[in-house]
Amino acid sequence: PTAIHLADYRPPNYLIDEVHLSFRLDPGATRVISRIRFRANPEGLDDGNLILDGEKLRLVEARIDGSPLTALDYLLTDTHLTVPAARLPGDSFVWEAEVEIAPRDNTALEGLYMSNGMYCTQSEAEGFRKITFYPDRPDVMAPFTVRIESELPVLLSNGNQTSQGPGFAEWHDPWPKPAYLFALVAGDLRPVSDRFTTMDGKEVALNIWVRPGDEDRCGYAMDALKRSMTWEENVYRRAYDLDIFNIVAVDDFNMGAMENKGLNIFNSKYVLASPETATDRDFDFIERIIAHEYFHNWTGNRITCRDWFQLCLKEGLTVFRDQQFTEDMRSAPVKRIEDVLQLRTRQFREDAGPLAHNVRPDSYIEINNFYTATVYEKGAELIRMLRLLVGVEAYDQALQLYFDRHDGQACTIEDWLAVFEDVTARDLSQFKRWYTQAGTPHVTVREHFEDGTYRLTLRQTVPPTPDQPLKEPAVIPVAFGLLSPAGIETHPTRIIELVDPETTIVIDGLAERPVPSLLRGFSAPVILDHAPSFEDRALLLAHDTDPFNRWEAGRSLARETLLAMLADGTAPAPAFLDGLARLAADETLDADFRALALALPSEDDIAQGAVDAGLVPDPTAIHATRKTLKETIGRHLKPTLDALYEAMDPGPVYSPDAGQSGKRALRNAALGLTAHLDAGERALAHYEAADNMTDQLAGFGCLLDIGDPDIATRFHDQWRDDRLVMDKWFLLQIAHAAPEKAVALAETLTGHPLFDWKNPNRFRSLVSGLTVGNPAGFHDPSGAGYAFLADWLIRLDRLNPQTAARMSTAFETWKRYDADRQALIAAELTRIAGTDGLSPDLSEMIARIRA
Ligand code: DPP
Ligand code: ZN
Repeated sequence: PTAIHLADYRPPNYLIDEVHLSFRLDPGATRVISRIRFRANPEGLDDGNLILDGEKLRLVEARIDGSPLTALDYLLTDTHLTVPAARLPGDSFVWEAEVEIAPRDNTALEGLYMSNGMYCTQSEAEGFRKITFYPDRPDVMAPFTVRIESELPVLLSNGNQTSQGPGFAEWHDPWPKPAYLFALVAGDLRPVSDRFTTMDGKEVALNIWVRPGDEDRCGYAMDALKRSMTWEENVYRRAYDLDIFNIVAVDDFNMGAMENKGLNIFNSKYVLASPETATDRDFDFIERIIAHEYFHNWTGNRITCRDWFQLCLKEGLTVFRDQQFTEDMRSAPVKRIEDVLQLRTRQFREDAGPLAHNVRPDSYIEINNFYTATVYEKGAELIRMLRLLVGVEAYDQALQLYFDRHDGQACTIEDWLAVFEDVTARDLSQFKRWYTQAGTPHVTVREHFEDGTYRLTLRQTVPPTPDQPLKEPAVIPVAFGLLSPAGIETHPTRIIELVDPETTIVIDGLAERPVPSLLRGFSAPVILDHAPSFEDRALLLAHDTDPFNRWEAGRSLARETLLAMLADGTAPAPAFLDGLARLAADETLDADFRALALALPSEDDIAQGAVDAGLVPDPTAIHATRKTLKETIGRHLKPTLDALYEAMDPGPVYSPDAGQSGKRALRNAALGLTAHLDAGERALAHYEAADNMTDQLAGFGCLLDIGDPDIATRFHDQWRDDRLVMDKWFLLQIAHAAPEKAVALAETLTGHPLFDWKNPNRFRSLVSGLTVGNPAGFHDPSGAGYAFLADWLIRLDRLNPQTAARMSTAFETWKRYDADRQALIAAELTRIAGTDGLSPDLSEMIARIRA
């Protein structure tokens, strides 16, 4: 497989006026009959050839304008069917083809496949070419008419239903769309239905389709959908545009969910929830992903991407919009902290390693490998910065201009930036570097105070990344304020725009040396190289008006404490522990904020912190040190934590809302920090009294940590028939295992009758239980964890390359570690790379990781 480059983009030779598809469903031999009206594109190449993508299709027959084609009329390869211009009747013609496919044998879960007896599709990014011959590229948009023939009771596709009878249904989607938004579902499904009236007075039927028995777990998703629709109308003034909006829950799904026009398909874990089976975090994800896919209707579907290099155009913007939605639905500061935690954990990690790439990549081999934290999460940060730089009003105007100007088009990042330039008359060419340069910028801080004058010097650098040794300065908005040494804010938030490599701000007339609060709200996705004194950070932790920076100050104290413990066993400073105790008990703060402040950095964060401090991280020592600090905090804060445990009881009627889930989070944090002090007595009582999964899992985790011999079996016996809960059972046991036992446990569990490794959720639960959940176990000095992962990647790759490739990112940090571990990982990477018949997906990932 060869790389595809953005610079090589050419418009398609032919555009499409309309598409008719007819499916005769059969597990082993589905017939797909297509009828496509093509029209020459004036901007196409001179050669005029008709190039159709097609993979794993058996061509039964093809016609152009009714005349059957013979094998002499076209060129057929494993990936394309080309009809030379000479064989085409002119500038416009009708292509018809009948192909046969076998959804039953489709284990890659791209194209048309089967899951528990139902048919479903995944077309993004390039799955449609496994359904029929088609110009499978997002800049070819067309209205679709679809007929489905099957004895199954529910037959769904995009758009509005136009007719239905025994054994068939017909659908028409009037909105031109690229093939990646095509969807089809057929199965024995039950609807949970509701209605929504749009701001234009349009009545929309809402349905969530699930397997029989799951109907009572759709309420929250439906509620989240209606709130998303209302919110988008209020905030972006955009309404839904079809008579019907369908969501289907599928058990076997590679991603979280998919925004197919009018027919969203969801991984069932992001739809189905009841208090007994889903945690607060699950409810939060459902709300967020329902909103995300719904918001794609405008940012993605009505306005789509010209090519896959522009993926961030729809994903970054849609993630930003779903973040805004959650900020409005829940606590905005808490949401911001959670998003930044994710960004640092996943995106900074990616940006610092061999897989670093631009938010808009320049090239790829397999586009599925670029659905990354960089495209999504960093992509969203760029929109957030843009909004901060131009202001809320200009942002709103630019968005309206974007919707009006580009509705129905396939666009680029240039189009996106142009609406901002047109609205604000501001030149964004320097800002654009955020899209074209990989790597996380560092901002180094120098302070100087003399004679009442404070000088703050900020210097930006971007480290080299693969293929990009030199970087230009970007535009970095730094939100900052000043506090007096007494903790009073003397200078409220203002934004400094860094455009040069170095910028100095001078503030006169100060009575005392100020304490700066920098990068408030995490105003740019950068690493701040700044080492304020312990006292300054303690002051910010106690007094900053910016909640993000209050949390950040505490976080950096925790990180420093851990690094000092690791380096030479320095005990945690009493002032740090006291500060934490005061914060935990501070009733002026929200419970969920306090829960976040009590959470220690993850082992992976500490490892990255060690690297940033010039050390080689030792995962075993990090695990032990973090455990020690946790126990120290538990002992030191015991009276406070005990009081919180009693006070934070959210009451008898469960609700997943922010208020209650915050209380549960703080209460469970208190439990987690103290569980070892009474040999698990309270954790067991908590587990047994739990009437919801959040509390039950909190108790379960503590009991696993303590090594309760029966708890895994008890949990299993209670939940063995619930697939989503059993995913948690696999994951948590491995994540909470003692590091030296984690790989053996993971291996044992692969032999469990419920370990269906072909189901992506189950596979991910077990394998990432080790690679993400138990870093010290994964990095066991024996190398057993690496061998385990490599074995399973090789095995899964034959069936499901996309998920195998995704899971290989567990190796992306390998250069952080000592020579022995590096050698062990290198050997596994070599073994994978040398496997016969490796997919392009996994081989691209392994090649990039090794490079
Ligand atoms: N389904 C994925 C998402 O919504 C890809 N579009 O982000
Ligand atoms: Zn998306």
